[in-house]
Amino acid sequence: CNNHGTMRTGQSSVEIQQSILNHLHYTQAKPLPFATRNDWYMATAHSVRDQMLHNWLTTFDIFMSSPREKHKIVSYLSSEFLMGPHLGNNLVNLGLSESVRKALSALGQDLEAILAQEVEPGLGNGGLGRLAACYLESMATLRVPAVGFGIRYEFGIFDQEIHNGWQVEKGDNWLKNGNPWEVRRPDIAYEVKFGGHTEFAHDPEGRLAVRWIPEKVIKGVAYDTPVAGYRSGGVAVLRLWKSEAVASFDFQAFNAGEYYKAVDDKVLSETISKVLYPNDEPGIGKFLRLCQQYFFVSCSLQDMIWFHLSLGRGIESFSESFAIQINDTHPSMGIAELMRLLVDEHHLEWDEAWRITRESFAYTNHTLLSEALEKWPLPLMASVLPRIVEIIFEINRRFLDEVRGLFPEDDQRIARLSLIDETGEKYVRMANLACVGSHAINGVAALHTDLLKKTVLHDFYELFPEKFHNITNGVTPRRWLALSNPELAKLISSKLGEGWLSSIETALAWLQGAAKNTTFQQKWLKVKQANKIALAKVIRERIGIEVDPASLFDVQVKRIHEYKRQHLNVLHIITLYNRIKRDPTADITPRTFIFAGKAAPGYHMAKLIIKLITSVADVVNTDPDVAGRLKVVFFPDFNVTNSQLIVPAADLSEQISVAGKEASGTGNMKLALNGALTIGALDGANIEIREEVGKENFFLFGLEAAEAQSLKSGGYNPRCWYEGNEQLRQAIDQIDAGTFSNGDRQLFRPLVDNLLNRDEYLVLADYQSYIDCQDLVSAAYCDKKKWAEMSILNVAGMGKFSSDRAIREYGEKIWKTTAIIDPTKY
Ligand code: 26V
Repeated sequence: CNNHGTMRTGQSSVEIQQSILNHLHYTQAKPLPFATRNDWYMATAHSVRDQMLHNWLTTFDIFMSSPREKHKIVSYLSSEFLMGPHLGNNLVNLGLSESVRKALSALGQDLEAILAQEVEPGLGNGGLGRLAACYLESMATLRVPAVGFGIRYEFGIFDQEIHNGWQVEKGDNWLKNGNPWEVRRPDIAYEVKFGGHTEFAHDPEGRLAVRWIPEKVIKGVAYDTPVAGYRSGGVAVLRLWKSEAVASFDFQAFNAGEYYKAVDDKVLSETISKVLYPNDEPGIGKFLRLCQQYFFVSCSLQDMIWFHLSLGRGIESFSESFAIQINDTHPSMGIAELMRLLVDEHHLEWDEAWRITRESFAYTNHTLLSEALEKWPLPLMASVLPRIVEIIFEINRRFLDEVRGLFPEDDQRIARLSLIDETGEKYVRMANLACVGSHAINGVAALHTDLLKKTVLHDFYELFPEKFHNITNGVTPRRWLALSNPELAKLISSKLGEGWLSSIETALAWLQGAAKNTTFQQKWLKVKQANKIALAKVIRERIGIEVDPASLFDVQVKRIHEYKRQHLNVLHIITLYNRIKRDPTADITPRTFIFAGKAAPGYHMAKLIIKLITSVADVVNTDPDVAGRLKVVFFPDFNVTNSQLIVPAADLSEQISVAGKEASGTGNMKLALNGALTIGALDGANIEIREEVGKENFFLFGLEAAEAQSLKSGGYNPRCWYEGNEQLRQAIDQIDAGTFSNGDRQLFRPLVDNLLNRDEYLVLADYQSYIDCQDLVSAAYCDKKKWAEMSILNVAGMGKFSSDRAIREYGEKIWKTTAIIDPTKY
C-alpha cells in the first residue's frame, strides 16, 4: 500500500524487473546493449533502495504521529561503521532475495555476479566498527528509532595485498564506481569552528558570554544511508558527515593570490573526512584525527538540537529527545561540545547544561589495553579547539572540587581522576571525560566489565558505582547466518520453522533436541562440507594454494596483534610439522590453517607476524613429507565480504588472546554461530560462550586472567619456559635459525628476542597447554558424529549473542527508551 505508485515499491518479480529496467534507463542512462555489470548492480541497488526509502519515510511518519513521550531517538556516535556490502543484506531483510533473483534472471543476469560487483564500504577497522553496524541493524529490526552518526571517509581501511609474504597497503577507493545507497542532503549542513581564540562579548540580549572567533570554519554535509530491519518495516539511518569548504570560490574578489588561497582552503576543508585512521596505529597526537573527531560530533549534536527544537520542544528537555551512546572515547569530545552549544549558543546556565549533558550521554568502553586509552596532547587541543579546552577545564575544576570534598588530602587519587594528565607532558584523558560526562558506563563482556571496575576505571567505579553496567556484545544473525550461510539457515528452518531469525534468543536453543539425531547430523556436516568446498575454490583461484576440504579448517581471522597471539598458532603449526619430520608416519589429523587479518601500517611486529605466517606456509606447503596433512593459508584483505566467505567454512575457531586482554571479541560469536568449535582461553566473551554452549563443547586452555596477572607481577621469565620445554625450544630455535627464512637469521630476530626476553602476552607460558588442547581437538575431529553433535550444540547455545539481545539490554538499562515504532498501533 503506497500512494507513490506501485512501479517503485511493488515486490513481485515482474514489478522488480520493470523497476530495474527503469533505473537502467533513467538513473544509469544506459541502453541495454551497453549496460555493464556495474550498471546492472547500480540499477538493482536503486530498485532495492526505493523500497527502503518508502519504509523509511513511513517509519518517520509513524514516529512523528506517535505520542510525544515516545519521541526519543537513539543516537549512536561512532567514528567507525563497518557496514559490509549492502545489497545482499537488504534483500534478506526485506524478504526480496528470491523475487530479485528471478527478476534478474529474466533479464539474463545472475544475482550472485551482481552481488559480487559491490565494493564494500570499509569505514571501520574491525570489531568496534562492525559492532556499530550490527547494532544499527538490530535497532531497525526492533523498530527503535535510531540514527548512527559518523564520518563519510573518502578512503576507508586500506586494502591489503601480500607481496613476497609481506603486507602491502593500497588505498581503498570505495566510491569510485558510485554509491547507490546514500542520499546526499545538501540542506542538512552545519558549520564547525577550528583554531583562533575566545573572548568575552555581549550577546544579542546584552548578556556577557564567551565568543569563539575561529581561524577556520568547515562545513559538514549529511549523507544518509537507510538500514533495513529484518522483516519489521523498521529503518534506521546511518548519517555520515562529509567535510567541505564553507564558501565557494569568490570570483568577485578574483585575483591570482585570492583564487589560489580559496582553492587551498577548499582542499584543506575536504581533507578532514578524507581517510580513516587505523585504530591501533602507534603514536598519538595526530592533528587530523583530532579534527575528525570534533568535526563529526559537532555536526551530529547541532543536528540533534535542530531536530529537537523543530519538534517544538524547549532546549531544556533535550535529553528526552535523544539518548546518545558513544562508541569508545573517539566521540567523547561531544560532551564538551554539547556544553558549548547549550551554554554559548543556547544561553543556558552551566548547571542546567551539565544536567542535560549527563542525562544524554552514555559511554561504552572497548579496551583494557592501557596504551589504547585515548589522550590528546593539551597544547595541540588548545590550539585546534580553544573553546573546547576551556570547557574541559571548567568541567574538570568542578569535578575535582567534588572529589576533594569526598576524599580530602588524597592528592594521588585526584591526580588519577583528573581529566588532565600532568605527570609529564600534559594530555587530555578522553576516557576520564567520558566517565565524568556520562550517566552510564559499560563494558562489552562480563569479564571485561569486571576488569574495568578493578583496573583501568577503578577510581571512577569507586566514585560512581551506580553508573557501571555490563552489556555483552552481540552480532546480527541476519548477516552472519542467513546471508553468509544460507544453507545452514535453511536446515535450521527445517527444524525450527520460519521466523526464528526474529526470535533467535530463545529459538536457537530448540536445536539441542536435534543434536544427537543422525540424519540431522549428516545434513549438518554436508552443509559445512559444501561451505568448505566453496572456500577451497576461492583459495585456489585467489592464492593458488590447493587445500583439502576433508581436512580440519582451523581458522584465525581478526586484526593482527601480539595480544591476539597469531604467533602462538604458528608455534602449534611448527610443532606439528616437526612431529611429521621426526616420524613421517605419525598419525596427524589433516588440517588447513587459515589466517586473515590486517596489521596497522606502523605496527612493525604485527607485520612481521604476517611474514612469519607466510614464511612457515611456504615451507610447510611445499614439503613432500607433509603433503596431504598440513596446509597453511594467509587469506589476503580480510574484510566483511571475505569474512562472510570464511566464517561458514570454519571447523575450529581460534580465540587465543591472553586472558584479560580481549574486551569481548565478536568473531568468536560469528564463528560459533556458524558451527565452528572454539579453542580459547578464558578471555572476553569466550567465557560466556563456553557457559552457553556447555563446557564439554568448548576447547579450553591457558591461564586465567588472574593467573596471568600474578605470573607477570611475580617476575615472569619467558626464557625458563623456553628452556624447560623441548618442543617449544626447537620451534623457536628454528625460527631463529632461518629454517623458515631461507637461512636468514636476521629476519625474525625481533620477534624471537621479544618472546625470549619480554613475552608480554605470555605466549611461552601458555604454549604447552595450547598444544595439549589442540591434540584433543585433533582427536575429537576424528569422531565425525560426536563433532557434528558438538557443532550443533554450539549453534544452539548462541541465542544470547544476538545483537537483538544486546540492543534490548541497552534500551532497558541505559537508554530507558520505550520508543518503539509500531505500525500496528498508530
Ligand atoms: C587501539 C589501540 C591503540 C594503540 C595500541 C593498541 C591498540 C589496540 C586496539 C585498539 C582498539 C581498541 C578499540 C576496539 O576496537 N576494541 C574492540 O571492540 C570490539 C567491540 O566491542 C571488541 O569485540 C574487541 O574485543 C575490542 O578489541
